[in-house]
Amino acid sequence: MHLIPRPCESAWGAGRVAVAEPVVRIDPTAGPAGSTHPERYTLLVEDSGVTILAASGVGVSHARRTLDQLRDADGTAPCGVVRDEPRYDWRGLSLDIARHFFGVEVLRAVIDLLARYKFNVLHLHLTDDQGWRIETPTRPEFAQVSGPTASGGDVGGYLTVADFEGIVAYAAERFIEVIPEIDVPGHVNAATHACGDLMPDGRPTPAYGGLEVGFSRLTYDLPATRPFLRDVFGDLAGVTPGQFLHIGGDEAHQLGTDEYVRLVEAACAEVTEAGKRVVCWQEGAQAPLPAGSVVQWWDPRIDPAPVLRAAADGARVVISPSDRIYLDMKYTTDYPDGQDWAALIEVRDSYEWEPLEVLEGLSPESIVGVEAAIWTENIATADALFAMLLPRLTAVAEVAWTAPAGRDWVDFRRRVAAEAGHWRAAGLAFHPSPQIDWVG
Ligand code: TNX
Repeated sequence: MHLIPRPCESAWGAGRVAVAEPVVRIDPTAGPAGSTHPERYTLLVEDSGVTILAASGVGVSHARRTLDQLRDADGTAPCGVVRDEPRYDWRGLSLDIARHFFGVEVLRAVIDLLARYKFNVLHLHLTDDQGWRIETPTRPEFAQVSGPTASGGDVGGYLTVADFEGIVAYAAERFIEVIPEIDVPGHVNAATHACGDLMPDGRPTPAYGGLEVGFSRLTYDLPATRPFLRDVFGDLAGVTPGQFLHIGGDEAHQLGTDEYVRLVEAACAEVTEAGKRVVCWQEGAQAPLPAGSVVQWWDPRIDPAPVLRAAADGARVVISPSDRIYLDMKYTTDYPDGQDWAALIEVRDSYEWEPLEVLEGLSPESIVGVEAAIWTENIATADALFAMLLPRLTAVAEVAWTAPAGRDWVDFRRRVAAEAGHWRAAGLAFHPSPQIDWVG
């Protein structure tokens, strides 16, 4: 279920009932007829009370979320039934805490939102040119030296192992997997700033607070490079219970293809050695990827041939079209925060698109899911961050949950309007898009 029940899947009575604690039953017949999806559920709202049927705990959680969205401020919900299952198994948000640092409190609020809209992946972009945001116990210098730096010369910070583990646990309680990213072999100025051995001249690079991308790089033939990859991906694996590590791989504009491919292969080898599966941005598909890898497609301007080849070889693909669901894109030209290189993106643009249509030649079975992204070069505060996420995050949720036949902009905008009360109560900033008739 997305925001509230789809009319086609639901049979609504006229009445409303006061919502009491639901009766919960684990029942394999839950969900749409014939569904075997592990996340399937049925929610019954009747005069006699509320009943949840689900195949497992995650389905129970989804049903409770749907009930939360159905329930009005007066505590009543409409009588009816919802039988639902997600369209995609990977419903994610990539959050850049490297350009600007957002700590535990903001991350928990983001996770609460992801849970409310039944996402199941939080991808944390932990390192970039501007900062290094994770304690790596075997190499403490990275967070010590490049933790304090950030975009615009702002104050940085980093997650200790305990912080990170706390976030992972908080997310897991809400059926969300954290996928941490250390971005290599480009976007590495925070690393080269902390460790001159990663540079051919042995000299640490200056801290960087600007907006440029693609200027930094690792060097394959330096003795420090492989140990760096081994140590940081090994440390990351050690604190990550989930099966995936993200190796980045985007925008390594200073590297020739051969060296780029060798570096991506080396990063993949270290991730595999550490017992994890690889996720990489689409450029990484130029390298041979280990079995079970996931490629994140983001840029329609880049030749898609390597992604299509990787998919034909068995890689799964996460769809993150920058012109639809890059939530750091401005809503309008005069919007104060964010960027506009991919598009101006209003909530309807994030809603009315179809994952099967964005990458021609990709077979539907290759698509594992949909992931929005929010980059924070010029998103400096929690309010700016949430106003970028809301309301567009709800549109992403519905695209990830619901096939086109079940999507309806008019119905969606009515349901989004009703969410504003929750955001206000939670103290979350949102963009009052003129496309929605906000209530209250
Ligand atoms: C592209 S998307 C990037 C990021 C920038 C973002 C700004 C991707 C894989 N790389 O490094 O922050 O554009 O919108």
